[in-house]
Amino acid sequence: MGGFILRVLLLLFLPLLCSAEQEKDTSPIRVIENDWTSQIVLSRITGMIFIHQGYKVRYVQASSSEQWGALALGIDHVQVEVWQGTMELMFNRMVSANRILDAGTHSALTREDWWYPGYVEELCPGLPDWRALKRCAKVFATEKTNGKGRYVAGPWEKPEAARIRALELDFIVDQVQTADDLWRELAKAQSQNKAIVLFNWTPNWVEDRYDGKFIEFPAYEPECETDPKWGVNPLYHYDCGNPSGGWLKKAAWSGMPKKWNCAYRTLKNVNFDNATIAQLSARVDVDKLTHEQAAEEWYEANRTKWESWIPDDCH
Ligand code: TMO
Repeated sequence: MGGFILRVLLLLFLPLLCSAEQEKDTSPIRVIENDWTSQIVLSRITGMIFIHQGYKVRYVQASSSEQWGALALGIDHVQVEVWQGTMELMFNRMVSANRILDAGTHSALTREDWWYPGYVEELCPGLPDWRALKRCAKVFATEKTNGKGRYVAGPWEKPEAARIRALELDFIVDQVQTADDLWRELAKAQSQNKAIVLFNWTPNWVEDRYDGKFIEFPAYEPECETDPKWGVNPLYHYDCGNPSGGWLKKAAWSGMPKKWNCAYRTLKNVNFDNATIAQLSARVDVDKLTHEQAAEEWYEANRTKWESWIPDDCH
């Protein structure tokens, strides 16, 4: 009888004796892969750390516009590179509505905006000041643009047409399908010494291989996107550039701290700087490693660093 009671008590209290860590939920953590290089490599590294901790991981592709609903519903769970310049609006909206979690900020400072390779300054004097684009839109024209300048946009949603209108630029937006298309357009323009202005960002491999600059539009302030009266054009929003020195954040499903506590707390500590992100993207886009190989290489060489991201009671 006493033995029976003991066993019942043990069964009842055993779960309490185990730490959260030992009671790991091994349904897969779904890590979102977007469509630019560093984001995919950082996703793989983060996934490797989760796997090291004993979790299961699945990598899932979603665009940066699809990801919000998936994170809010717990269909997917982690996104490791949320960039201020392209995602601030949705991120802040979702966090303040308690639909997703802000899982912390990387130390990297970011910028995403119109960018040109250095030789373009000779073709359009006055750059990087945006007013130079007003004077030499024609220099950026191609056969397909009817004399207007061509801005080569990436596949991420940005109100570029609104900015062109607000700043009264004689430009059209030519949106490409993939990041690789941007780099092809850049290489082609350079080989022909033709003017090009395209979407680019930092940290990225481009800064290691090309000299070049971002266009200096009127400096970003939040009011530029909410108050038409702000800025050089009193009628329209978006008469400014994107933030420079912008943040880079991580996002998570709101159920993650409960379901995978140690993974969530580790995610909060995951932290990359500008140089590392630029190097990781160069290992893929320049040196042609796969995302997985670039992630593996960093993971093996930086064990002390990522182990320090795992909270003490999660080892
Ligand atoms: C979100 N991105 C870094 C491609 O601009």
